[in-house]
Amino acid sequence: MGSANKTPLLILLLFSDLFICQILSEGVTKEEAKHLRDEVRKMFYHAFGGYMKHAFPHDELKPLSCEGEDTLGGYALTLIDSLDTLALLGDRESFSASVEWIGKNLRFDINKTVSVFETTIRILGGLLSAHLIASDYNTMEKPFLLYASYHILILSQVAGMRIPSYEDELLHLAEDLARRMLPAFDTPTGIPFGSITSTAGGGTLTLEFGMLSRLTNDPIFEEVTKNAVLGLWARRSRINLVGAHIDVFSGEWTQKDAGIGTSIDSFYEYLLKAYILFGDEEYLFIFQEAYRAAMLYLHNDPWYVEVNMNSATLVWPLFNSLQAFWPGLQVLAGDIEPAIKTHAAFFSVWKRYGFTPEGFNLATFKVQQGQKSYPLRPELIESTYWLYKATRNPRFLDAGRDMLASLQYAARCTCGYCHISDVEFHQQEDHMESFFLAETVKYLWLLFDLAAGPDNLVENGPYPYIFSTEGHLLPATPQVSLVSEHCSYLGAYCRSSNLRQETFFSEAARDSAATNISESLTNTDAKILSLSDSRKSRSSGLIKGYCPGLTPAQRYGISYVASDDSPGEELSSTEPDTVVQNASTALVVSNQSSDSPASDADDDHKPREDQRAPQLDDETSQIVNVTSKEEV
Ligand code: DMJ
Repeated sequence: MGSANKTPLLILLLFSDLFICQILSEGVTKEEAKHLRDEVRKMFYHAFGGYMKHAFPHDELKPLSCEGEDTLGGYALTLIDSLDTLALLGDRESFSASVEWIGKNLRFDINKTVSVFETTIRILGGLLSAHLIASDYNTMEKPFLLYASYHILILSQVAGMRIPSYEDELLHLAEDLARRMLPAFDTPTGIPFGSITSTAGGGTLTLEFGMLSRLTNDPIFEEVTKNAVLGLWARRSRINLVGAHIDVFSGEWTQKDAGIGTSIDSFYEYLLKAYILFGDEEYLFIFQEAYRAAMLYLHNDPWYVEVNMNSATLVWPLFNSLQAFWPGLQVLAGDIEPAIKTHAAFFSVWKRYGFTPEGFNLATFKVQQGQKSYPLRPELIESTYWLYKATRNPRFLDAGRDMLASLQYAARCTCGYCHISDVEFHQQEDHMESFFLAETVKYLWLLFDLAAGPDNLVENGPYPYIFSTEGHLLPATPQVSLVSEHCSYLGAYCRSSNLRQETFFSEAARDSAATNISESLTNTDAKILSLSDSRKSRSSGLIKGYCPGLTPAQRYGISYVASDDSPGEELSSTEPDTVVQNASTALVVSNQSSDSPASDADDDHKPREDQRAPQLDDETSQIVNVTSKEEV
């Protein structure tokens, strides 16, 4: 391509850089942080109170008409999704009353068709998290002080939410719910059935089901969800990318666009978090390979694009709002520098419209047709919290203040907070997704509480908490996270005669990751654990599920299923670098049709015709130059 052809995109990228640089920091003081935290608290109660008054026990609130609607089986979804936010805010009364009501009234023996993914992350995750908080003997009902002889203060303990009368009701409900979902995993690939199964839908179950295995001493939950992850990873492309949708019976990809947002996002998230929570380094190994490929093929600094999973050719030059969780994940991985740049780019979109639209076209720098809404999503706020926690740079507080102001100004409505149907005109829509209370408000509150001088379970609790993709708090207690302890109660699953050695390696690798994670929170130069270190210490994992559709190598996730794709679409396995060349290559933009049917896939992962990004040109296939990182 001649240099003249590069000019338009180059100008766009320069423009985007200028655009980002114009965001000025005004500085949030500690006093102001306290006020902002209190404002977020009021925001929570406006929405939660509206739900309880007008919608409960329906799933979600219609905040304009002040009515309820059942969107996920009619299981009081918003109440369950809000439980650990209530606990975090220190609202003992509402937390106890809600746990009690759920224990007495919730039943799952009703015939309903529900999404395995949404039910897992919202209901199962909400129940488990609340169970762990309500039964936690390491946090006390009231903070207390211990004194040694000589009256020297030795310990003060964070206030928790243990409910003395609680008798594991939520755990029993969680187990019942998960058992009802187990048949969905009975597929030849081990990837759970869905009318359309997205990669995120099949790969975002391990934290909740794994936690349940540890709490019930029944390995089946962990086994089936790990199998699903291995089943997906076994079908990755030769360049370690995964597609967006898969046929769980044939194992063929039905949507081959690889990306970090829609349909794939939390697949990456749960690889790293499952490792951090459970210490199973097989997840770490897969995460490292997957992350490296994402940074090589999807990262178009500071943005991320969607490419064909086999050839790495560009298919969508699009920012989608689900991508905004990525900088937060990079903080956990210790890769902070690119996280800061990407956050600034994503936040520039928010500043331009007051919200992030579902889709923003990176070629035209305009809101994507058909993707103009902002359904109260948490992702950018989540990343802002993690980046503030890692860097303590006040610019992230300024960003949080701006996002709070947008929500208060444009989304607050009669009985709660409304979706914005068009970010350009700020039209309100009559919906309030339960994740607004589970995540959006939670991360905003955590951000300002951290700045105000934190007084909450997450920052001061007795163990680190891992956030599920729905923002639910899962404590990394020793019982949950030590491999050796898993073995002692998973009994039969510790089959290896070489257990001592495996355990030693796992813990060593995990310690190293823990160090890495804590360093990442203070050291902006921290880098992800090196692949070679992980390979040296890699064990075969402790829990291996039975997966009849796969060969042993595929079962363990170290091989992949050869694709039937035409040779033209495949990269040569021996020369992967000849195609991608550090993201500075001419990328093919093809009008390949997305061959996925549009129907009732998980909401966030549903392929919608009106949401498909237009191509850069009407030609069926054309070459577009994406300027090199150096040139930009
Ligand atoms: C939530 O349900 C979860 O964060 C999920 O991973 C993605 N979609 C919503 C929030 O946008």
